[in-house]
Amino acid sequence: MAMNLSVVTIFPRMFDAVLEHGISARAINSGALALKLWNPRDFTTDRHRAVDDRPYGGGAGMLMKPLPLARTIDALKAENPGPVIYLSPQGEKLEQRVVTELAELPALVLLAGRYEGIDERIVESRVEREISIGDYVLSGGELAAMVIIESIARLLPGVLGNPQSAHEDSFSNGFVGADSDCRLLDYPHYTRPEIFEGRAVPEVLRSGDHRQIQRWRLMQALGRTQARRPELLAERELDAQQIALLKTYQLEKNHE
Ligand code: 9WO
Repeated sequence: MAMNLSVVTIFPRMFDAVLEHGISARAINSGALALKLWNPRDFTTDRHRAVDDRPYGGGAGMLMKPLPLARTIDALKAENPGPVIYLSPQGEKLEQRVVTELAELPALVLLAGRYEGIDERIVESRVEREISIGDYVLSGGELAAMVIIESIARLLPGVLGNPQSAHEDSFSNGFVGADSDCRLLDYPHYTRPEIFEGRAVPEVLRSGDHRQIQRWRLMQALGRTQARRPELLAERELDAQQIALLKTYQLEKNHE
């Protein structure tokens, strides 16, 4: 069954990007994902179709009025009973394990705010979960919603051709690689030509020795993770082989 995904936004055309391009477009065209946009402006009742108003207590900027949001969410509930997720810098941090969890749901509603945010009573009455895609401020939740849509779309069954391929960036020695839970960074990649601007492709990748290639990739993944995101390695138990690979990585690094 297709995942039923609804987005609440006053800028629905921003979503042309995910509707028309890449994996998310393919997921929609193949029927794996049903994406519907809901504009709170269509649920206003006043002459000016206002979706914003001034904050109680004063201060710069405007807020999204509660009534158009409540009417929008209550209307879409009839078609989409999924949990409502509000995209905001105050939410829990998005990680691959959260994406995996969301991709398993049959239905989901993403609420993209604008201005200085939404009236807190909407969060209290109609939001089940608040998610942040990182510690920075955007001017609305739309781009964050699109990040979630794309990260989910590539996990839906049938979207990457092979139902397993989204999880296949794993090493055959039982070691889970870059994608499936993002606990190890990816290794470096090379394509033709063999020499580009004087830089050669590492010899091992041209050797055809698949055991050695696998070993080299795991070593690179471990080494880069230790250098760039040491906290990811602290969370895992390294076995003797992995410790040896890290030593070799450091030795080779010092020889450069
Ligand atoms: C704007 C602002 C201006 C002055 C003082 C405080 C302020 N806070 C904000 C603000 O957080 N605006 C948000 C804009 C309101 C909710 C929608 N917007 C948003 C969502 N910006 N960034 C996100 C977001 C969402 C998910 N992950 C990272 C960022």
